[in-house]
Amino acid sequence: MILTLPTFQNKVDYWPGLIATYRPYLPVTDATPIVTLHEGNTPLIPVPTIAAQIGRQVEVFVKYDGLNPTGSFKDRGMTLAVSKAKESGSKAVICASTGNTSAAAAAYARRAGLHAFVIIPDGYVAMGKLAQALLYGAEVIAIQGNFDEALEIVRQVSEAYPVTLVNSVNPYRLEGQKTAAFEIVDTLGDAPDWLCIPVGNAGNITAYWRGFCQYHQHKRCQRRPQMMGFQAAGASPIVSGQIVECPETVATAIRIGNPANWEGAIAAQQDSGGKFTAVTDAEILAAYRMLAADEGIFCEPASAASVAGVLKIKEDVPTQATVVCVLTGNGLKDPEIALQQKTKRFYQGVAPDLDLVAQIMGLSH
Ligand code: AN7
Repeated sequence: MILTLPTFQNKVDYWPGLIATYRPYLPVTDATPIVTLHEGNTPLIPVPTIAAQIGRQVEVFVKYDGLNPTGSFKDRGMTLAVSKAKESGSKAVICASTGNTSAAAAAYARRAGLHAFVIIPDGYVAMGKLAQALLYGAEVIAIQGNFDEALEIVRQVSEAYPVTLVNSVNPYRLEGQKTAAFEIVDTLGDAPDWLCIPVGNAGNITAYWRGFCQYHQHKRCQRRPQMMGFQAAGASPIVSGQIVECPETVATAIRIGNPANWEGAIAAQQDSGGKFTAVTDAEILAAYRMLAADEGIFCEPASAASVAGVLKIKEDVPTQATVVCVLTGNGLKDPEIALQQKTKRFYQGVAPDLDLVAQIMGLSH
């Protein structure tokens, strides 16, 4: 029998990255050097056990943006911010970060041949994110202060020196990030009823809303979702309406007390008829474990805030609604938190003995 193996000499259709895919909606020209790691095109995954907890024929999906090249949604913003920085002749970028922005900034800047400087709160960045920033080749400055203080410093540096700021106060960041809303509509055929999203510096909720509005204007969707934002209870300035001086949460990615895009987040919530809600660390971690053990989806704690949130206010979900929860980052970013979750299923120091192993497996006679 002769097997015909596929050859790859012909052009294979592949995903060219966000900017190439959504070019008409983005501020790029022929003069823009496109810096891409082929980010985007992340899966929208049904999560039936979570939907079953809500009931009433509600459909729930997660937008698993942890599958981007550096493991978080920040790649969407960074492909555009770094492309525009390079276009403008910039030689270096800087950001403050709870971790994911620093990883993405470092990767895209180095790919573009630019220097990357990142300022992080010392001791409050998950191990995977720090490892990434260092290995990508960023200069990492860990300050004795929180994210809000780091952001203040990088704003000052970028005003005083020729270094491009790539936090979400850079307008290109949100332009790139809005493409996640496009992808959701392209997959579902319309916008969902609810878009549930973790909120830290509030850039992403602002970007998603812009994406849905733009697609709606261009008649790519019939409706726009209600924007449901979720903050960690110990870092919930938008819920309380007050700056939090000393934010604290296990979800270090959203350990932010004075969000830079506060106004954008409020506008998204008000214009969409949405809501902001705080979720406790216990609720976040319960959703985090549930996503992994019941759905096979490993996200980082901050991301699980979107699922913790929809479960917390499940009575408010309209019957037969379509709900999308954004999972902003990959679980591998923060292995320490994963290992701290006491599961009863870890048997250490076991002798290499058949009977003993079978007994632990519950198979002994
Ligand atoms: C996994 O990396 O702010 O509300 O410096 O990493 O747009 O800030 C990260 C934020 C949610 C919140 N989920 O998004 C940073 C940083 C994850 C995150 C957020 C972040 P925004």
